[in-house]
Amino acid sequence: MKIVEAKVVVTSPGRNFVTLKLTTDDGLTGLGDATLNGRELAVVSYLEDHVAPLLTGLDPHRIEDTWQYLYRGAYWRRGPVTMAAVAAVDTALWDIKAKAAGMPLYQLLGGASRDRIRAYGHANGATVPELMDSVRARLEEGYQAVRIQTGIPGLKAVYGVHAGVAHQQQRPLVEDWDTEAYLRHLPTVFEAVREEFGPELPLLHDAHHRLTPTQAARLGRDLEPYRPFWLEDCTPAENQEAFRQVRAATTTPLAVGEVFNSVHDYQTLITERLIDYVRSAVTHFGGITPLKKLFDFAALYQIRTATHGPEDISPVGLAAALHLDLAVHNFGIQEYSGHTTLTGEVFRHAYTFADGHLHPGEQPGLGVELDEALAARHPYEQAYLPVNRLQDGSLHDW
Ligand code: CS2
Ligand code: MG
Repeated sequence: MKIVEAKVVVTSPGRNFVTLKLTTDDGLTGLGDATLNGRELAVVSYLEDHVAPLLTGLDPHRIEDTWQYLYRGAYWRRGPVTMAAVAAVDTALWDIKAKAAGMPLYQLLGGASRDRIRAYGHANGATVPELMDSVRARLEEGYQAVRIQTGIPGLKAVYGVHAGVAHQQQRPLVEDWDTEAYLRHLPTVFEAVREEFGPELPLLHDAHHRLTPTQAARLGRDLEPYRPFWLEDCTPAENQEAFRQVRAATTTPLAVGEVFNSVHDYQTLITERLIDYVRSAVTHFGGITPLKKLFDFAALYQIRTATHGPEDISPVGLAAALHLDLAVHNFGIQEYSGHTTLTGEVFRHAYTFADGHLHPGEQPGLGVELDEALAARHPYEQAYLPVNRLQDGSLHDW
């Protein structure tokens, strides 16, 4: 079997997605998600100009070797653009291999370790009453775990209260931020939600890289009475050692990794057990091949998986995550904010969401088909993620 075509499909059914489609000489096709929110066209060029010419003629069954060829052969290693491109190739090859075997992909990853995949949804509100309504809406949709994000008195916008996806515009939206106001406000939000919904509902929160380790340690401790399921991205993790201070200060579980693209980004965090959940998505971590290795490495330290799954991970990337979620032993929870109806029409998929749980389905391969004609009717639109500025105008992590 040989790859005869490598095609990049860019579409924007409500937000931009980049998809790689590989076709073999016996007509099998495979899909891979290469969406890098706000920098999509960089990955398109990496794939079209540098990778696609190398793929034609390759044996699609040589997944590990192709991954090593694209990772080591580029010389310039790691990084979000490179690893999103490599991820798309890797995922498409797994899709092809599972289709050739006539099996859903999870069967090639060790088979099912569970019957269904617990999901968490996003509950957002500019005010606490609005947040309560959003939590109720997620519970009515069947979610059994929710991430809670709210506006902060005095601030115009806060992470998560906006769509959180790249906005279709020519320049990044500028949002405002005040860490002290946030640190004062968030414990009162958790208290109100616990008061309203009780002690059992798993509540997650994403600090979105905005705190110093000292502030993160303080927040982790202040939230302990409300028993959060986790505090995510509590402080920028380029300096992995910074988490030692947070870990020493609080028993609040910590989740990190959606912006990581290599196991080396995690090495200290995992080997010193400074975190409880790894958050990387197939799309940003170089594919199914390296993510399965990361999950198995994390399992040695009793760290669980919690794959990143917002709307800017396409249904192709989400499906790949679900096959891994079903198979690995140390599954934790799957983020699932869903997609627009139109996105579901462009990317017809076998995965299902019911009663707060997901399942990848039993179709051979990933279980996703791309409607290229419909995709072509929704071309790329310039879009950026917002940026954050403090009250004095200095640039802060968004
Ligand atoms: C967020 C993401 O879902 C999350 O945990 O951190 O929605 C993130 O803001 C986006 O993926 C950025 O593109
Ligand atoms: Mg996050």
